[in-house]
Amino acid sequence: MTSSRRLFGLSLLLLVLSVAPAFAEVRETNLWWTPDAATKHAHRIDSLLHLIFYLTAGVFVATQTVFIYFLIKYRRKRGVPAYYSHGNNQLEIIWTTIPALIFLALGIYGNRMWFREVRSPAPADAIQIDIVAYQYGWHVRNPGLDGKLGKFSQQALTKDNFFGLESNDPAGDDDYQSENVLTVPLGKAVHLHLRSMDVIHAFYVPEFRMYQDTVPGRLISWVWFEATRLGNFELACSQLCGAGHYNMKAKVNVVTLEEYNKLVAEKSKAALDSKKTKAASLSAESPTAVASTR
Ligand SMILES: [Cu+2]
Repeated sequence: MTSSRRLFGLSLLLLVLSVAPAFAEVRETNLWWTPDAATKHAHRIDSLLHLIFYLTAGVFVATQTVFIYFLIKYRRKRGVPAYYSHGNNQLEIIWTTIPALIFLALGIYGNRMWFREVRSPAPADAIQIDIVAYQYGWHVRNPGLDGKLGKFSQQALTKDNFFGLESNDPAGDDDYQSENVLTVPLGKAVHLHLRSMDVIHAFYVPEFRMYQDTVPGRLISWVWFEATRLGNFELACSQLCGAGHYNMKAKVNVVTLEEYNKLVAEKSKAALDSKKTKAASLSAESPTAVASTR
C-alpha cells in the first residue's frame, strides 16, 4: 500500500470515529439488547419481542443442527455411490403446516397486542400534552393547573401561531410551552396530541417502544403512555425530514408526581403573570386594542 493511500485511509477512519458518534445520546443500559423499557406498553411489547426472538432462535438452532448432522452423515465417501431420493410428501406437509400455524398464531397474537397496547383509548384522567414537530425541533404545550389545554385548530396553525391557538379560550391562559423538552410524571397516563408544521416527522422514544409519524394537516390523538421508570430519555425524530434531521431531538424527563406538580404550578403561574403584564401594557398603550383581542 502506498503511503498516500494509507494516509487517506487513516484520515477517513479518524473522521468517521470523531464525527459519527458526536450527536448520539450516550446509552448506559442494556448495550447488547433493546434499551431498558420505561413504560407499561413497553414491557408488554417486549414480552412479544422475546417470544418471537426465542422461538426463531430455537428453530434456527434445531434446523441448523439437523442440517449439519446430515451434511456430515452423507458426506462424500470413497466407493459409496450417490443415491437419489424424491423426498417424502407426508414430511413436506408436516413441515409446511407447522410453521404456517405458528406464523398465523403470532400474527393474531401480535395484532391483538397492537390494538390493546397501542390503539386502546387513553384514560380519561390522562395529562393532555400538545406536540408540534417542525424542521428541526419540537414545540411542546403543557396544560397549566386547570389540567386543560386551550382550544386549537388546524386552520389557525401558522408560523407565528404554531399551535394554532384560539386566543379567546380562557383554558389556555395558564398553559405553558417548552422547546425540545417534554417533562412527564411517573406512574400517570400522558396523552399526546401530535402534529407537524411542515413535513412528516416521527415521534420516537426507544425506551417507550413508541413510534408514531406526525403528518402535516393531521391531528394524531391516539398516542398515550404511562412511564414506569424515572430518568432522562431522548426523543429523536425518526423520519428523514431534511438536512437538519440528524439533530432533531428533544429531552424526555420522567420525574416524580410531586416534582411534576411543582413544575406545573411554577410554570402556569409564570404564564398567567406574563399574560397579565402583556394585557396591562397593551391597555396602557391603547384601550381599544385590548377590547379587540377579547
Ligand atoms: Cu424530523
